[in-house]
Amino acid sequence: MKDIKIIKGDITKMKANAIVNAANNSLLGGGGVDGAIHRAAGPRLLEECMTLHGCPTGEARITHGYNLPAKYVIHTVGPVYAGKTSDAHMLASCYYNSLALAKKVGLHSVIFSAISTGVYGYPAESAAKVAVDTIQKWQKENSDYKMDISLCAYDGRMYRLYEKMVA
Ligand code: AR6
Repeated sequence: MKDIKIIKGDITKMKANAIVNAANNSLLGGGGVDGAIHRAAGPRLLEECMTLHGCPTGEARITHGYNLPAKYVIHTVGPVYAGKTSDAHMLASCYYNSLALAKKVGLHSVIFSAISTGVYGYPAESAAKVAVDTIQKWQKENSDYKMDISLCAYDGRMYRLYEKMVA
């Protein structure tokens, strides 16, 4: 089994082929990690996002990273948590489709933000489990492809949850 790295801090400072943004359906920016990524990347990110005409929940789109240390930004749209079984499927799709897109364009390192766990209200522990399970499934199915996958926790609680899940 390949490993999953857990890192703590501000994803906008992190260097990788791509960081994964927790965006909304418009892809035109917002608060939380999305706002931080747009601020750090600069206005050309919004210009490119405008050409994409949004993104359905569970899917992923890619742009350049502009002023970010990361070369690309993968934008995925998590579910707004409503306590339904479809929430977990949608969240899993975010992780799976982001990795599929990263592979399709030939990337080899990706750092995920904790999709849906802020404004969208997904309980952190369940979200961490979906993240780890889905990444491990993808890794098994793509064992011939080198991809460094990291989960970025913004706070200590999320960091400890991720650590527990990958143990
Ligand atoms: N680096 C890493 N993680 C961060 C950062 C950062 N700089 N800032 C926040 N987080 P959220 P969502 C963590 O609310 O729940 C936006 O307005 C944060 O602690 O950013 O998917 C979008 O436009 C949390 O664990 O995303 C959408 O409208 C995680 O990032 C909506 O919020 C996700 O929290 C999406 O909501």
